[in-house]
Amino acid sequence: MWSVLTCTLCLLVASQLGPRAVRASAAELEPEVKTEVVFRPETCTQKSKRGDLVNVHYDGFLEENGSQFYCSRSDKTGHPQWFVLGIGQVIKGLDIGMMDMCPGEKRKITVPPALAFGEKGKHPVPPNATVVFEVEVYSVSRGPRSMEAFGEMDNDSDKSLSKAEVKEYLKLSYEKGGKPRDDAFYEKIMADIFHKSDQDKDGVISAKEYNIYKHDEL
Ligand SMILES: [Ca+2]
Ligand SMILES: [Ca+2]
Repeated sequence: MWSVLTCTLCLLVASQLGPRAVRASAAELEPEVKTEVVFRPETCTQKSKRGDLVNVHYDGFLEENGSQFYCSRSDKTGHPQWFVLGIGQVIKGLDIGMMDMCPGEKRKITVPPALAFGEKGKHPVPPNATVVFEVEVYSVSRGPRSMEAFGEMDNDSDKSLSKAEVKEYLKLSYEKGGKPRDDAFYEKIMADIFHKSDQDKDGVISAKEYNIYKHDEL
């Protein structure tokens, strides 16, 4: 039996292995991510792009024998996971394979080891493993990293974002997507956002703290 990685660990693993895996791939043939659209809704409100905040359920399998090594549905809370797309918060292969997705879309994404867990693997993923992710996107919103979003969030125009301002923005985004969530859900996202962004821990995200990705072509 494969043990189930917690989401936190999964993201941690991804952030640790991502850059190394990419460097390792440079000397090899260009590794490719294969994406297969399993379901796409007829109407698409907003396609995912780099820097967007996405809300996703994803299951991970080993290609060689189909065994499952991760399932966000059986993770502690069972909530879909949120992350900012395209900036290395998940493995490189998912950052690539999840571009241009509509809310409600399902994809099967096959990722070669160089864009997943690399030559060494990461328990329970063995070395040099090609992995397959089945992903379902619930919502796509302009992420907290777009300047457009900063302006929208900063209600009192003091060039910094309070928790109340960010939370209001998240709530509006989810309500607009027709999937309002409970308060605990927003609090969980907020904790993550402030943990990553509020570097001086003064309880607000300044324009300077917010801009750490400004050279990333958002
Ligand atoms: Ca403000
Ligand atoms: Ca701060």
